[in-house]
Amino acid sequence: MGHLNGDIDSVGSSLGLYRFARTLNKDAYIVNTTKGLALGNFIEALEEQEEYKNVIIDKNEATAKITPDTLLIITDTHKKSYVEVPELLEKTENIVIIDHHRKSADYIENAILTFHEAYASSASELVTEIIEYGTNDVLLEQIEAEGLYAGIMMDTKNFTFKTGVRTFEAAAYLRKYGIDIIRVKKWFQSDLESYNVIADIVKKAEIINESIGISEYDEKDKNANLICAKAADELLTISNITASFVIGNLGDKICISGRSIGDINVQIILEKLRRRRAYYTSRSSTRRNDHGGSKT
Ligand SMILES: [Mn+2]
Repeated sequence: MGHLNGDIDSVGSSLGLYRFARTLNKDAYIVNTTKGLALGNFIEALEEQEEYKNVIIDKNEATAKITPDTLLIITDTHKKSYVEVPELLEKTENIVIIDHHRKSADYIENAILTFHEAYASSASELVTEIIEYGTNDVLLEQIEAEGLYAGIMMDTKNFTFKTGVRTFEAAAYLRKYGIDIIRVKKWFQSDLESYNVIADIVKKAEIINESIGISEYDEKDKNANLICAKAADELLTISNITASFVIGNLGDKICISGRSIGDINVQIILEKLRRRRAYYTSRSSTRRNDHGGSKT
């Protein structure tokens, strides 16, 4: 199980873990209910293949299947409030966490195993290492290797950010499966409509201190976090801009995405903002949705 508003890293890494479990002859499922913007093309490609048709399950199926003996692996997050289906955390004590985000106070305390490496680029990089260096010989299917590769690509913005020696080692290992890089690239394409929305957000950006781009997406949209994240990425492609913030309206709450390619640590700024927001909204909101990107 990955995080709320799953992305190619959470589902790609889950897919690698699915193969790992299948190699050990265990039944395995991936809990994911997101099919939106960032994930639709990938899930579609996956479900074209017979094997994966019943592998991706939603909250109801997962709740029906889980028992106290189930091993629940959380990937790409370690926060209690941010996993796809928090209720599952109560159903088993066998919880494993694989994550690459800076540790937060809201972490899952009772995990029996935690593989938490904030220097790794992505959960997909960590899962690739588990597969490559584990004692069991795991043989990935091509689309599984592609899912992991896509996860690394997404979190590193095409191998630009947060990459280390281990990132490229993992990528090299995955390339040996003969992955189709053009197909992976196509999973990231967005439709014309969302492209235009993003272009509009970029168009009305204000530049502060000649280096920080700030804009807003004022339409009510349950996918606002994904749109804002893409717009914030896009702002960084403009010369002299080293940090960007885009604020959006999810309907019942607001989201903000921050990105940086310079000295400004947007993660620290966003964490401060979120703490204030959590304080102000704590009475009305039972579950904090803090997606919206806080990568530096
Ligand atoms: Mn990730």
